[in-house]
Amino acid sequence: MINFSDDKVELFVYQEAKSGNVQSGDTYYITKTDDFMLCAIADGLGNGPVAKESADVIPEILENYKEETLDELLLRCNDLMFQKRGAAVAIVKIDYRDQTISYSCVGNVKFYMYKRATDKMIYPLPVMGYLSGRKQKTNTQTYACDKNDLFMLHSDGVVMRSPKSTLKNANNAQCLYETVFKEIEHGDDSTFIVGSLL
Ligand SMILES: [Mn+2]
Repeated sequence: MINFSDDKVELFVYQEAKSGNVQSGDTYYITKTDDFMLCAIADGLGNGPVAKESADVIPEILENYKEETLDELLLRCNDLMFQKRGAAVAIVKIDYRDQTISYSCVGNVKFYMYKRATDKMIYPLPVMGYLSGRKQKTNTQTYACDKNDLFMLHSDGVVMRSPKSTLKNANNAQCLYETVFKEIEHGDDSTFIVGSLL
């Protein structure tokens, strides 16, 4: 468990490399300012170093252009995929002033949010495909984010049997982490980030 929590958000990350590989083909990145938290998972195509090369553009772009919109960030990542294998990339932003959470994704990196007050689950769909350096559509989706709403972002190495009951039954992000860690099968490149606004 890697803990990125502070006084505004609870945030935990898990990452595992495919059996036999030293490095995961997934990359995650988290950056924060006084106004927002930005986190991302990139799942590089292929595995090992080739996959990692594509996924590793994400930290560089997020660190250097964090004030830009999620779609601008994804398009910058897309431009850097030219002559690489490509990657599925999802970026999530929590804006503390607006109390909103936004998700923009191309490819299979899933996002869920559980709104405790209304017992509602939000599952926005990603744009299909992957970032490849070719012309790319994007679609940012934004939702109200209240304190203690739980969110989860995960690469396709994490298989969730019943996301709603898993999120609903977790009292906080740390509980959610522990449940997901116990539920998932291990042995593939897998990354998940769980969190909530405090
Ligand atoms: Mn994968």
